[in-house]
Amino acid sequence: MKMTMRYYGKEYDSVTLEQLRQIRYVEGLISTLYYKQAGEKWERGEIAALKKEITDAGLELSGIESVNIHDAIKIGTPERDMYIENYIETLENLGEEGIDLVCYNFMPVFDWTRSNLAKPRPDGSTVLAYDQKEIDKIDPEKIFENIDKMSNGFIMPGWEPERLSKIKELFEAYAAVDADKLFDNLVYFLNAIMPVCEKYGIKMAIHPDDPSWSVFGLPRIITGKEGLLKLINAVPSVYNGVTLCTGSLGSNPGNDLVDIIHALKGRIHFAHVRNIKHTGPGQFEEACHLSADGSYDMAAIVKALYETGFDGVIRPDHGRMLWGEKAMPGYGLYDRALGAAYLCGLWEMMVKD
Ligand code: DNO
Repeated sequence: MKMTMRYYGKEYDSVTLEQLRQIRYVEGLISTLYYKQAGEKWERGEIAALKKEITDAGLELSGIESVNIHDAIKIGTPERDMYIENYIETLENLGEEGIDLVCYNFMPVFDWTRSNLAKPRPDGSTVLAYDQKEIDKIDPEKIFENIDKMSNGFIMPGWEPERLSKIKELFEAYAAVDADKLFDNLVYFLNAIMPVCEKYGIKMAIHPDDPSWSVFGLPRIITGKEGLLKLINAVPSVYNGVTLCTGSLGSNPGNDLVDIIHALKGRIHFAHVRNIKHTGPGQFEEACHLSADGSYDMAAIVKALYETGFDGVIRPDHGRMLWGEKAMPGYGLYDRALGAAYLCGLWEMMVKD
């Protein structure tokens, strides 16, 4: 496996390349062109510049998270073919630059959702948390109103302000899209892009829905073993793969993460490994990566990845906010660095055992 960290680029991230390099456990970074809108084509020169920024700092660009998918593709409007063409050209440019891993999601309108971005813990650290009862009180059209305050002023992935103006129309456009239609549109998209992925060896890694159930009445299809298997069987190319996000899949206590890892053998191209703690039905809060701090056995998860021959890119995921750090919620330096060290320790033990 290759340990990495997520990096948003010097204009958007409070964590610097110098800091990331000193973690030592980390060999590469997962990044993106954060300023790009979903559907926009990525030019080769822009990708090369990102790559150079990272390699000049002594690290490598190990993959992209995310190349976001335009809603026209998810909804299946007539413009989808144009946006798919842009996506294909972006993949070609990534392939020409030697990038072989792309993470994306197929969640309608919203990306990951939380009800609290800084829930205090008894030790004074804060974590991201979710409570369905709180979410049910929110009018989705007003969800962006306090986002700036809640996110320490940082733009969060999937919560870019440009989405704000379009929420109402998007909800209308999704009215006719049920889970089956959404799934068909995903398969249509994947079939269209597989030839370019095969040409350049680009592994697509779909990110599971977070949380793993329908939110605001919008359909969600990548929520557990059944949806994941349905997807990899519908498009059998090995380049159609998965991001094993333990926190997202683990939001549903009914998902058996070790079983899912075994079921997806050979198709997990990217792993986001973190712990969460279930606090009630439809309720969870994020924990530190340590098994004892949450509901999941991290050693069992790492063991399952090792035993199924996982040799992809891995990263620690959301961390707690510690030691007075002011950063994008979930993406501070300290707790993710601790997570990387812990996961490397578990992996080394597997290799040497
Ligand atoms: C949140 C992330 C997601 C993820 C996307 C992948 O912290 O896990 O925003 O990057 O869903 O496209």
